[in-house]
Amino acid sequence: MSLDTTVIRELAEHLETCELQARDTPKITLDHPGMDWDDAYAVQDEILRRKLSRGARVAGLKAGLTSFAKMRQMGVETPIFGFLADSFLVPDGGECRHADLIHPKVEPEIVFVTKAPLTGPGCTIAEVLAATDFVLAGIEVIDSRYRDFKFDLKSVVADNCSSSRFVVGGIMRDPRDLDLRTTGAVMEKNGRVVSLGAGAAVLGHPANAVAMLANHLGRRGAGIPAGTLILTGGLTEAVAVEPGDHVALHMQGMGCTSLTFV
Ligand code: OOG
Ligand code: MG
Repeated sequence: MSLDTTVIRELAEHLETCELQARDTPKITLDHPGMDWDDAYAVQDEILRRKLSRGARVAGLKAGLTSFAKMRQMGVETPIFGFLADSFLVPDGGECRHADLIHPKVEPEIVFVTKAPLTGPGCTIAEVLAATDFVLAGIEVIDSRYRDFKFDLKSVVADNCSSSRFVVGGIMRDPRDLDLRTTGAVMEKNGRVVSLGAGAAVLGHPANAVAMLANHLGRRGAGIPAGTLILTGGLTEAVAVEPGDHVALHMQGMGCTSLTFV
């Protein structure tokens, strides 16, 4: 850690206020160039603590920047991890208020729900598959609080990995019955295909994103509890949305989930 707790708290308050007021900000490492990984996750933890103290619940966890398409789009090369609060959840087929967000983008993701705890370090893809209750289709709405989505890894981790909204739906499937590497995803905006991908885009197999999350948490003395919903990361580049846009994701063998921006 290079930042003291007062600075961590101020940065968390600043970033969460930007989130709640839909205001953007320059990336925080401009003022804190010495910020390290522990500082970045400490700011994220403080944002979570603020939300929990106001009665929020953790609805799930997420991995981000797990596909080369996303890493290339954002100019970074390491996966990152964040949390999903219950207030981020949009019902399947529901509406998301665009004015509550800064510059939202949507991305297609494979969602895991666990039935047994996972702990790292040393968590493997086999353990993840054995501990998975089912997989689902999900659309994540990301909304970086940083101006023009321009950030470095530490800034984006502190900003809870641009987490903003998400929708899950379709058909719950046992991952034993699927080859998640070749599972195809077709995302449409207003009926036109805007992105195409397959599960292998995420670290060769999306279960690897869950294993990396368990190993990341293990290094911090935590784990993934049974019954946790996990977004494994965008299969393709994220796509900007405007008010009125309807976004639908068709995931092979898992049906469809959608939302509309109003
Ligand atoms: C960071 C969040 C990345 C994903 O699925 O890759 C993410 C960003 O691109 O703003 O959620
Ligand atoms: Mg994502």
